[in-house]
Amino acid sequence: MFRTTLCDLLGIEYPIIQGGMAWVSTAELAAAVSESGGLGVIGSGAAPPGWLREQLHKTRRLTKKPFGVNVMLLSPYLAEIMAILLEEPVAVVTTGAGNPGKYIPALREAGTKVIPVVSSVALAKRLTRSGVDAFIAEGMESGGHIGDLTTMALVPQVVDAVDIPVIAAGGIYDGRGLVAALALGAVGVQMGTRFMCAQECTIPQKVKDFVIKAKDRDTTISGTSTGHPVRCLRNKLTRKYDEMEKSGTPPEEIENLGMGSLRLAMVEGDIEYGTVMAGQVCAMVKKVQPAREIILDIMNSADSVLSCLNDQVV
Ligand code: TUI
Repeated sequence: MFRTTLCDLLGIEYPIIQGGMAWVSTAELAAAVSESGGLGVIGSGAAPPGWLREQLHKTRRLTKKPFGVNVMLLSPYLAEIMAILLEEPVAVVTTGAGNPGKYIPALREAGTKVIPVVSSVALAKRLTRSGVDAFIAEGMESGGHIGDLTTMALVPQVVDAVDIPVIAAGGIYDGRGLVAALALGAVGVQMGTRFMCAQECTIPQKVKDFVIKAKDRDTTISGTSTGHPVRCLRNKLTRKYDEMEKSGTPPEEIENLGMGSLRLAMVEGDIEYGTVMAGQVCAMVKKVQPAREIILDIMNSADSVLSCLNDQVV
């Protein structure tokens, strides 16, 4: 099986990062992915600092391999989360939903590799000057908080704009997606939705079944008027969002509707009134599988795609 420069950069076997999804990517999932040769990432989201500390300790008990933490920059606990990551440094910090600029020097000083998620060329260019280790260029096929460019358009533009490694995310499910990402100039991929139905993922079975049942057009984008558009599976809550956006409800009121709704889905299992964030590839997720099997599936299919590519040109 092949390696890329991302494997050397992060000390992993396969060029696959598991997305650090809030309330979804817990210690169990992150450790299982890292143990299987990818990079497991804990999603700290808007969780309180004590939760992150517990997850860090649990992950360290489950694996000695490198793992990461995703920091959601809109978290109300951002300062405390950053303080924990300086006290107990991890191999990699990925960031999302904002500009991590001012936190970069301290994290790198602590020996942590910093990989911001970007959804535009402008932010990537601005952050290169802060000295980051790589970028994740995430297209709007992704679940959760998204920008407005597709992966196919965004990745090569970020690759051309910066001279550090770029990882592709959004709309990637298997070896076809991985090889396509490499063709766009990326050194690896980040996948979130693919890992939601990993056996080790602790979300309720009801949520996994909802993802498995989803078809190609079952995701929608909610909250555009609030400035924080989020891709999630259509349900009673997204229909309520649609009504409110159509009737011109003030963005603050719409924002309130989303408060706590991610936890409601991913921890309490409420798939009707919770926000079930998932990417467009949810339709390809067909069953629950151990993380190791998911990673080997991706790598095996990438190998066969690579060896057949030449034959597709007639
Ligand atoms: O962050 C994500 N996905 C997420 S975060 C999340 S939790 C949340 N809850 C409520 C509102 C918003 C989020 C669920 N899913 N992906 C990475 C990502 N980052 N996608 C887009 C961005 C992004 C957007 C704007 C990164 C930087 C940015 O910068 C703005 C600026 O300052 O230039």
